[in-house]
Amino acid sequence: MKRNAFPPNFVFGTATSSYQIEGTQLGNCGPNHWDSFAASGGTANREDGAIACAHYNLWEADLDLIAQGGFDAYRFSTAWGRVQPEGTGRIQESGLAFYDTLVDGLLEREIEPHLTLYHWDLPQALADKGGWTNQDTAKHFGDFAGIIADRLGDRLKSIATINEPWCVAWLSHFLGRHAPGLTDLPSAAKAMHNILLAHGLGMNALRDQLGSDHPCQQGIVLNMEVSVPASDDPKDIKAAAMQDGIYNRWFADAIFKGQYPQDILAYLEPHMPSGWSNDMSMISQKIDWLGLNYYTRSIIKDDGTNKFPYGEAIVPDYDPGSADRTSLNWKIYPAGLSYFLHRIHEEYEADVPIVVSENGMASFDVVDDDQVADKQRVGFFEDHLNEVAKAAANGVPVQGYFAWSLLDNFEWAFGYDQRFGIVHVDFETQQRTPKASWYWWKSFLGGPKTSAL
Ligand code: IFM
Repeated sequence: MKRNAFPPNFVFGTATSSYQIEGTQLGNCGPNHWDSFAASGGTANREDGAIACAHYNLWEADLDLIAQGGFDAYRFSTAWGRVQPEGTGRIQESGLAFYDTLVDGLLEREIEPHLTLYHWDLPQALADKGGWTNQDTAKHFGDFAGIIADRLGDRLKSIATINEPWCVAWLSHFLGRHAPGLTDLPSAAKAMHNILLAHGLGMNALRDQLGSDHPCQQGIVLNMEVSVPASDDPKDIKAAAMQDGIYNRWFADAIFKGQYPQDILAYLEPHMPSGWSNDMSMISQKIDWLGLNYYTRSIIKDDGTNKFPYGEAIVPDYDPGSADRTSLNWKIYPAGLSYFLHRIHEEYEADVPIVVSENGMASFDVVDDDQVADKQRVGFFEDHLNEVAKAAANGVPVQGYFAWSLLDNFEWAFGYDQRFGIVHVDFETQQRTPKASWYWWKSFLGGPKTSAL
């Protein structure tokens, strides 16, 4: 795999998010709903992001690791509660100043800054008022988007409004696995719409602040997962189609077609906010780019309830003991990445530039003699990059790829056991140890760009 297999201006980066690395106890960060979800037992060992990778203090060394690895770009997110501790009104200068300095630090190292406004750390004050089930949260998010664009927009390469709306809405309000841990359809249905409304209001705020021909590209990041029926049984086929609808089509249809898929809407509409259809033109306004986060596929089986969503029962999609799965038991399925790149390009909007904004795998990595031999991760990156290169060669306008993640970090409900980093983090000492995959990237990218390093 060589860099020249990709188009000339193709951007390679690595990514993180605020709650997973910064440490909410460091600096003045307002409380958010992941703190309370963890405290109530929603995460492994009640672990939370209080310290995480202490990136708030160690950010300079972390940016050096990105630059020394030769990456062109870095994708990070803003903790809403650092900037607006109550989620509305009062702006905390120290929070804005942190991101301001971070962006300048990236530019000094010749790394493009790509910012995500919301990567799940909802201020507790908004969570207390219903969080994403309350439309006001979407309105407040629009204000937050304007604040960030005003302060940082002049130096950013791109802004994404929301990271992975499926996780924000369905995983968190129907499946109950992420904060706030709800498991009811009425809440989920509201969140499924309100998070897209937040995207639309966020886009409005960004356009108002920056204009539509601003060099900072404005869009959203969707995660997509291949949904395969467990058998030829029509019930399994229906369950898999439902899963595809909830996970993939709901968000892409809304953004690119201005409508929700009928097969899913039929079940969600009775619970959705009144007047929801009036929001669709705002939700489907033109975006400059789409981020695609891709990890795995699932085999879906009818769950026997004869009730929406009919299946979520996931048949373990691997042979026990086989090498094609991660420590989270996620099937490693590189073909799914080119499948979605083509699907977005061919079924949705042919011209929209696509960036693979996250792709990576978890493994139980250990440091041995100052080295981490994460060979499986190297193969993972090679195989997925190969799929991206093929899609680009076949005319899909894919313009970038971001490895998830720069650092081992707080993996949400799984706490700190599941390591996604290309750099190992010892969470006791905060020692960083670049893994074999980091060295692989360095060699693939040709090493640091700036002689200052
Ligand atoms: O760690 C997460 C990230 O926050 C969002 N996308 C998926 C990653 C791995 O689960």
